[in-house]
Amino acid sequence: MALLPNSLILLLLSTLSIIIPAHQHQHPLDSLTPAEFSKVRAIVHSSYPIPSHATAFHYVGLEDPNKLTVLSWLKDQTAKTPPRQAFVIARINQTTHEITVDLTVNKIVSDKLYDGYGYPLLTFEEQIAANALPLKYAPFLESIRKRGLKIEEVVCGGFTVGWYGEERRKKRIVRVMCYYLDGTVNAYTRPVEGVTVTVDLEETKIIGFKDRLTVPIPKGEGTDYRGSKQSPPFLAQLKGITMVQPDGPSFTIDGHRIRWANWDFHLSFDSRAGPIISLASIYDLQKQKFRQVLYKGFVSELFVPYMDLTEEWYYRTFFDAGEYGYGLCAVPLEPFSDCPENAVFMDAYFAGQNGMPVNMPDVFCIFEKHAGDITWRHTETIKPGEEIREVRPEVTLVVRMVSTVGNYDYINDWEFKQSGSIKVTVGLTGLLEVRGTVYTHNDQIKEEVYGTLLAENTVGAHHDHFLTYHLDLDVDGDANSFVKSNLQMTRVADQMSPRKSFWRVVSETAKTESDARIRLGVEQADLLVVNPNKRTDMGNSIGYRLIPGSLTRPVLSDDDYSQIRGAFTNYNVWVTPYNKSEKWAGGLYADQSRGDDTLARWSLRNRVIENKDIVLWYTLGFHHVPYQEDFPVMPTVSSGFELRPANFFESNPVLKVKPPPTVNWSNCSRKYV
Ligand SMILES: *[C@@H]1O[C@H](CO)[C@@H](O)[C@H](O)[C@H]1NC(C)=O
Ligand SMILES: *[C@@H]1O[C@H](CO)[C@@H](O)[C@H](O)[C@H]1NC(C)=O
Ligand SMILES: *[C@@H]1O[C@H](CO)[C@@H](O)[C@H](O)[C@H]1NC(C)=O
Ligand SMILES: *[C@@H]1O[C@H](CO)[C@@H](O)[C@H](O)[C@H]1NC(C)=O
Ligand SMILES: [Cu+2]
Repeated sequence: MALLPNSLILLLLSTLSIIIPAHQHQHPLDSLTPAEFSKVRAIVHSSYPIPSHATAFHYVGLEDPNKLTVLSWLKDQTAKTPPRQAFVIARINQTTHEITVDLTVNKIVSDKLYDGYGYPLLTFEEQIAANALPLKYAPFLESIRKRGLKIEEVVCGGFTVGWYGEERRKKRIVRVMCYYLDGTVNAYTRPVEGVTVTVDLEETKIIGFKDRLTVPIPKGEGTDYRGSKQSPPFLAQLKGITMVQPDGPSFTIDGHRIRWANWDFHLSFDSRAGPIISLASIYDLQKQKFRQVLYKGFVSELFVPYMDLTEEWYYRTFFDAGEYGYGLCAVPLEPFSDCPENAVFMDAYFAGQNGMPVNMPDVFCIFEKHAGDITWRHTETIKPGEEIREVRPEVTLVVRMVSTVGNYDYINDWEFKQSGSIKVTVGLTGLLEVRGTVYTHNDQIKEEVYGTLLAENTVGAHHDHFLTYHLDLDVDGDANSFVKSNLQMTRVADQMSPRKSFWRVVSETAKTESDARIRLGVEQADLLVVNPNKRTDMGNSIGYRLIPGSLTRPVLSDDDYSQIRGAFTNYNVWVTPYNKSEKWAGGLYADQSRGDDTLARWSLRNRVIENKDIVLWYTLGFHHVPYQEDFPVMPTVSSGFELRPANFFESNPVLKVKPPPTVNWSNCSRKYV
């Protein structure tokens, strides 16, 4: 939401033609290559020979190959490679087309008009064009002059508008809000409050303007977050610290396939989802083979509703993946800070509005993490006079991407552990969206201000962040079931027992989708995806467990328009049968959507999910009440979840993990205080 970095604008303006040889061994799940993006563009243009600027590419990505074909290819790579296809959402002559391009036979194999509610992802180019409009618009210039501001210090950003029961709009529009720099780079802290510019994205023109009220522009002083702009006093600087891996990393990257320790998985990039982890399997030492865990995992939607009802704010209920592109908003990672010294970096590509490939340098980093944690340990003193101590340091593998959606930075980690766990974390940092206000002290406030007074004339607005993950687990095969192991308080019937109660585990296998909708925090239960067709030697169902790290739920009414669109957050957990077209929890067309294509709607069919190929959806959330420490830049706040083996192995696989050898480094010796 939606100031764009200059570096990106430069990048877009200098649309270089990038010629990179196609991969020697292309994996069927590899993201489209630059050459493939160019090919898709050429093929679409050959069918629509209108001025090329009339065809705007809003999404271009790999069309998911048929899952069964991928799985059989995986078993036998001499078998037929799945056909390579691209899925395109383009606006042609102001209508939405869904186009599938086959890259093997070089032609369009499907082209459908979409005329339902909702619009595709916004492109960077149209946002940049929209943001520039107010600066040349006379009524806006007058508003700036009236406030005594310098127009050259004004910057603007576009916001998607949602849906609030209006008649259907035939237009794709954004509201453009403007900010004042003048001595700071932290534009978001200095809103030119009260002025709303409505822009028709298709025509690139202003179709609405309102200057409703004048409140003071919050002062710039104290808002700059750049190190170079800070003045003494400073806290004492820490001593140098680093991560040393003298023998290099223990992982290998072959194209986009990553192998580390007992893990093997594929990493791809999608402009809407960001990182996609596929085909994650883990080597079982006892069975002497790799076993499937996760067919595909990614962020399906990110819903950010604000709670401010003022005219300039009420509509701010964003879908960061479906409207802005969680992948599109990814930013280059900074070596040594965003990722440790031992990280390796990977580029990605997306299609610009004109369909040309655009390089995103250093978008992923991959590194082994050794943060001083313990994988397992025990000290035993039960035998008098003898102490046994066994400790293993924790070393994990992390794949990281940061998406900066306007003011917010989301740090996404997929972390693989030798224990078989996949730990997923998201960290939120960056800048708050604040509203300008007349107030300078909390005691003056006698009305609802929908937020916290963070600084003079500055209210940090209440809001939420909900991330919905699509987790297509295939635990030891694709026929799986969802099991809720409820901990049930049980009264003791036996009068002889000194205990009155205990809890026992009562497992329920979900038969249909309605059995698997769960609001966390009320029930006490373990949540498992099991393979009901396979059991351990002990006779337990082979499974993986979801350990939720967040129990957060919406605090809005179900009939609130934003909650109708965001209904997929009504439960923390949903399970659906695998369906290739059910990828985007907020709907394929999220911008101005009406909630008719969400996970909540699909789930109403109440399909059978027992012993089927199923998808687990988990929503984690943050209710964000701003505090003064979030200003002018927020320290990272994190949440996440873990997928952890549950009767998947016969016993603890980490027992057979050898700790890495000690690294002899001159400054590294045992110290005492
Ligand atoms: C686009 O619209 C124009 C004007 O309405 C029309 O002449 C043209 O045939 C249309 N092109 C396509 C590809 O639909
Ligand atoms: C897959 O999901 C879509 C959208 O919910 C639906 O229209 C379609 O019928 C489903 N396909 C199958 C085979 O169930
Ligand atoms: C590291 O130091 C230890 C103790 O001084 C020594 O036993 C070991 O051989 C050294 N390892 C290497 C690789 O130099
Ligand atoms: C670290 O090692 C270097 C090189 O051996 C040495 O010059 C330096 O004094 C050491 N620093 C500390 C804090 O021990
Ligand atoms: Cu927040």
